[in-house]
Amino acid sequence: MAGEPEDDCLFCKIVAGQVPATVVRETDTTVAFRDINPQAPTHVLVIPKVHYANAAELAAAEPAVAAGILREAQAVADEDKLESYRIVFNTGGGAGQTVWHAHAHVLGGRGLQWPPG
Ligand code: IU
Repeated sequence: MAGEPEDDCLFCKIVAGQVPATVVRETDTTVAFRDINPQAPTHVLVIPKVHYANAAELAAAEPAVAAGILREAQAVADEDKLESYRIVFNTGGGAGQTVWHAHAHVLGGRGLQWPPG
């Protein structure tokens, strides 16, 4: 059920401490950890502790938590001293989403091209 932990969800397991991750920040509602396959010098995932399949579903159900993800992205950028950075919410397989628990990619520390691939 949306909002409840899912047994086979990797990110729910990271939230629960059942799968290791390099956690850089945690709030009451979010966890931020370094991506295991970084695409930039800073590549941090900011996730809600509650389970929703994507960012839009999270924002519809729990807008304050969705806003908290954006605040935490800025906090990650501040901690890593990024002058500029990119927030990405891949939504749907065609856009590259592979983990079905809402997450923001925070990317920075190198020049980023536009448009993205
Ligand atoms: P995506 O937008 O759903 O493709 O992002 C999922 C990310 O989760 C991707 O960048 C993976 O490298 C990352 N990840 C991780 O950090 N730790 C893991 O154990 C697994 C995936 I599986």
